Amino acid sequence: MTKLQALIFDVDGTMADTERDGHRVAFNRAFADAGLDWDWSVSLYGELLDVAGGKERIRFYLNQYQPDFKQPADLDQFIADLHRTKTKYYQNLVAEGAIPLRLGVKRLLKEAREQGMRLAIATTAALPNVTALLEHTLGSDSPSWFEVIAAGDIVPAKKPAPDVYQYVLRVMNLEPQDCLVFEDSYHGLRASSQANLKTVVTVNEYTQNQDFSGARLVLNHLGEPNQPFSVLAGKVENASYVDLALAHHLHGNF
Ligand code: XBP
Ligand code: MG
Repeated sequence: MTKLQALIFDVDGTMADTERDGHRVAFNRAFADAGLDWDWSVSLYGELLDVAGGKERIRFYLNQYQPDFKQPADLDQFIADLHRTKTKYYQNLVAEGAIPLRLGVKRLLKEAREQGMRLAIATTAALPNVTALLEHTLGSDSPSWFEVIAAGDIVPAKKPAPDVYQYVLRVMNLEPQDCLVFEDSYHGLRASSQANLKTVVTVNEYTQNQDFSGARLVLNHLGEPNQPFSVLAGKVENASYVDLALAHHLHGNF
């Protein structure tokens, strides 16, 4: 049996609850700036999350929800401009501390670093948004903790396609069986599973009712020594929070 060598993290929804109070708010501010009366409510945004990637999400919304909108000649540029403004607003929100890490994330990363576990990120979100979140929650050097931060347009096919995970494996020169992934969504789990990676899912408000069959373990969060997780699917023996011992157990016990 191979030894667990690397942990690969999704960001949005997994490391932090970025969507409702971060990305969604930033999209709305960018729309207002552009003089658009579009408003992505909490529930509408839940539907729009079906489309991964900020630019892709704006395009989908335009086509599906604003059929009468007179599209500019250069639609790609229009969307790119909106998305750039959105990124600025998102970074402001992160800098204000509006988006804390989820329970257990900092502790697990700290332990992984102490034990020499290799780390990577595989996300659909744009790179500047990821580094801003890391820097403001974990410190200015934290992006360097991750051997690879595979983000945004680094691969053309975003999650649920497996490409971003395959990219990470290629760059790190690892096989799927060397790794354990942390995800929060059906799309994320499909991406990691199609890359043959074992996955722990920590659900959130937007993803709690999704189908996670195929996940190694489904939890409400990673937990802390004084705040145990709830197990929604899978087996953990006596553990009450995710640490490296449990990660090794989940990886080996197949
Ligand atoms: C994350 C996303 C992203 C963010 C917005 O998915 O879907 O689109 O909502 O990101 P995952 P950008 O967690 O599965 O990677 O606006 O930065 O593209
Ligand atoms: Mg996610």
